Amino acid sequence: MAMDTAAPEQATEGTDQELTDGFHLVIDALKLNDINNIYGVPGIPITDLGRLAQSEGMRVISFRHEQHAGYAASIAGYLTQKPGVCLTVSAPGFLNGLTALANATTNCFPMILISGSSEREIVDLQQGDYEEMDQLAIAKPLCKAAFRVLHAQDIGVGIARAIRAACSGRPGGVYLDLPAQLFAQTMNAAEGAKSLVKVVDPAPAQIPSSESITRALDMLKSAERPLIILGKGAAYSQADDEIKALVEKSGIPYLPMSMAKGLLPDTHPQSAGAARSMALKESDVVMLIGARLNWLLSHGKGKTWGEPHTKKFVQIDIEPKEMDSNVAITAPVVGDIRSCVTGLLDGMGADWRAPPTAWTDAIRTKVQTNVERMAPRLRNNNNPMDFHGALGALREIIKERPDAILVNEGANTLDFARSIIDMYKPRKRLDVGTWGVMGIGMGFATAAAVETGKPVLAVEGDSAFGFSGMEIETICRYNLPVCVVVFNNNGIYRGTDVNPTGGADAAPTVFVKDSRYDQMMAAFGGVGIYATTPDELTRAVNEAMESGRPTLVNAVIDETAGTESGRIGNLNPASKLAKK
Ligand code: ADP
Ligand code: TZD
Ligand code: MG
Repeated sequence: MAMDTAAPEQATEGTDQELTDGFHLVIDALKLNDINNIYGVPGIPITDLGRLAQSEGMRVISFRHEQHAGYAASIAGYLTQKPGVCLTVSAPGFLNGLTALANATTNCFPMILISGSSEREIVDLQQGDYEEMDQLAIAKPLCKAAFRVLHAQDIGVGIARAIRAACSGRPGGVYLDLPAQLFAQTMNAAEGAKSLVKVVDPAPAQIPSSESITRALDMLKSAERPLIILGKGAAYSQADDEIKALVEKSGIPYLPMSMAKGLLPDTHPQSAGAARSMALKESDVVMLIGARLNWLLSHGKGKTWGEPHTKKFVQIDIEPKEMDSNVAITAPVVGDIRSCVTGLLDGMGADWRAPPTAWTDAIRTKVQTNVERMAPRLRNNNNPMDFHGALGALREIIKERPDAILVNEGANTLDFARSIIDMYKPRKRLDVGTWGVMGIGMGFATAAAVETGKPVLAVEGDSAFGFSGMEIETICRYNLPVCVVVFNNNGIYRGTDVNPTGGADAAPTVFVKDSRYDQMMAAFGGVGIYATTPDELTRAVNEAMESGRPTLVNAVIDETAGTESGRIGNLNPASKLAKK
């Protein structure tokens, strides 16, 4: 398919009229809205969109697979509150990006998947166009909103609607369908410029009612054993100072969900992180701030939460439909987190009393006991390393470099790292999120480096790494300050499974033993290091963080050290069978 990439400024015959085209209108509309990065994979019909975007000063990061470009865009949205843009080709490219769009929606990250598509007339009659697919219909159930633009003069409005849908209310993924013929459409340049929309206030404040604030404060005041749970919505809201002030003024112990770690430092005296089970079970009033009562919180019921029906919940969320989704919410506070937290702070007044010390002391004692019990395990220098020894080393690195961004996925590698590595600053921990999805690693690492310029440490299970491993070429190509540590235990959970039939095939959960992932990095000109002890690991990662060079450390982990499914083995159907 030939493409018309003629410069838009050219005069049409016989007139002085300057023209613009679909390509330029898309780029101008994004730039007008301060969207300056595109993550994608080139091809028909969007190759020239990427080229022109780069020539117009946008940063265009080309990946090896759309899923990783999509994950990159989604986490860019989470980090910046501006929708991250992923650009894909039709049908297969679009489908590859769609997983990331659905994941963004599930995690409440603002993102726009822009995909080229085939000609409507042919797609709708199913006449077999190049990469034919009814993409709009397929995307719709998997995202917050889906739009298609058919005319160049509607590009401005189309992009404005996509931005608003992604950012306002509960953030999420938006699909924008741009058929191939749109890019080549021309129109008067001055008219084109006027058709663009600069979105004013894309995520308007949503002020909670004063009744809801009073109701919440009354409940917190009456509590004997209150607890605050901070979720990634709280981290996303960037109301860091207000949240810190609320926690500290209230004196209430708090638990951070995985990606909310660091909103207050994990070493904060009110952190109940190391006393999670006790805090959940024994609390009487729980205030959720930007966290859903989904599977990650055992749906707010069951053994985790102690005596049934005794717990009362306050929930702060921008999405009214979230309330009562799993258990009754006694004090819903619907609004944006900054406004809600500010409202609570204002309402607390000078005579606010901290919760009973019997409760706060009990939590603190439990935290201290657990931290002390763990400490010697984190200092072990075993060879091969176990999870504790290796993560004990990385924990010190993040302590010394609190600005670094930690990307984390795997099963044991994820669960141990979450509890062992303390975070000190907001939005520094990026992980598998609500779905527990493997494959976010290199996409998240790339976007974290591109969007923040800070060093990135990606701690990856060997299986988890495999989902996006080819993107280390992308990391080398853009020379990003990313250090990947692959926890190589020869497989999924452990490396010890054997084929029970004695046949030649390997067991389904194991990989080639003693693989050298470090050599993959070396193949692309990055630094590859093989580490067998915590000391070697420390040296290698420090060097990488210092130099900023793309690095992969193959960390040899004892193949017997892990447990089935990490810490969620209870969700395995087989574990239920065994109990019967
Ligand atoms: P976690 O996995 O950390 O527990 P979730 O993803 O389950 O967190 O919950 C995040 C919640 O935060 C969602 O219910 C979402 O609606 C909410 N949220 C996101 N941004 C805001 C905001 N700015 N104000 C209020 N709520 C928000
Ligand atoms: N596919 C996708 C997209 N997401 C998933 N979560 C899975 C498959 C299933 N899965 C997990 O939940 S964890 C995991 C898989 C395949 C890999 C665990 O192995 P690992 O980690 O090597 O990454 P450990 O340290 O060996 O436990
Ligand atoms: Mg593994």
